[in-house]
Amino acid sequence: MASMTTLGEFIVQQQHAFPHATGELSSLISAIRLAAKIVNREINRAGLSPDIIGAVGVENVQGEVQQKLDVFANDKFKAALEARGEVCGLASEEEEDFVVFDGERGKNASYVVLIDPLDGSSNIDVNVSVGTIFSIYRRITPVGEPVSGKDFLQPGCNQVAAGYVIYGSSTMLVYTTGVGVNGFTYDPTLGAFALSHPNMRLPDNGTIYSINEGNYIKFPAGVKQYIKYCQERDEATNRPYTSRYIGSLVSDFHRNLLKGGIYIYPTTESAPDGKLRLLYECNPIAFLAEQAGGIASDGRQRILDIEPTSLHQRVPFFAGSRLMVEQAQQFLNQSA
Ligand code: AHM
Ligand code: MG
Repeated sequence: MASMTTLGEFIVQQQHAFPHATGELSSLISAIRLAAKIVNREINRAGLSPDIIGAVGVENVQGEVQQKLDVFANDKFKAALEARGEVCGLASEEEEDFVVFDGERGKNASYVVLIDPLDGSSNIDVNVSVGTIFSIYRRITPVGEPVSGKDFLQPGCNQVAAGYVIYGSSTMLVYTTGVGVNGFTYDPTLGAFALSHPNMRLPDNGTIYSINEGNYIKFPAGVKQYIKYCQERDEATNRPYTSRYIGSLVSDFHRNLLKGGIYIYPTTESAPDGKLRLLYECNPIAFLAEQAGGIASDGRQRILDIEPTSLHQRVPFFAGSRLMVEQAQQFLNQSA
């Protein structure tokens, strides 16, 4: 049998590589791994139980219909992170305000987590891949004090770790601690994530563009021109490109990470700031993109340099292969 490195072993190896590492971050990532397994189990059974599929009947803070699994996933990640004691506060797409973990251990913990517990959850009822996206920062306020808004409103370049879980044809956990990106595939027979994609690299160029073209008439002129560019025939640049859009950020980004491509959610007339949330969708994906050799921007500036102003802030998002994102930005700038 080929040798296998589990996520647990990998975390320990990584920790040993940094002589002053305290193990807190390792423990935190283990908590995410545990919650991911629990959520994975529910998603796999989704079609079997009316308790799992469908809407709860209420809207979340974004005015979106909460799915039962959104709530379930939020509860599981929150409970796992609080129980481990390495996190002093959490902000989630499913909660209006950040949550303070003020138990004895939480109060003295160093990290805050921002999370979209189940992104693309409207896809669950139709058996399409969804994901969890997470972002981890060191707190700014002194240990022992209650966390405050400024601990969560840090620019993405301060992230110490970020990643996603994709619940797809197989379940994977992909994460970075700022030294490259590694992917682990879940083996349900062993109950373990195994290192399957070491040192993931985003190809510099690709032939896939991912954007909801149904919104075409509402896009800015530069985005429309870039889409036309993708569709034009040109052998030298392998165009026309292929259009692929699942409508699930994690899945669309994951495919493009492996194959090379660009993901775009621009501003539209009806969503003047875009749709995706900076803190728990764009920043973690941007950190992964950069760590894999790609780029992520809002069309004009680096996502990781944006100074956040509110927890659920939205930004336009362009992420993926370096040359493709640069090209899209050029179209935007020329039309400005
Ligand atoms: P959600 O956080 O409410 O699930 O919405 C985010 C999702 C992303 O996963 C996806 O890329 C995007 O919304 C799709 O939006 P649209 O249906 O407008 O194309
Ligand atoms: Mg989301």
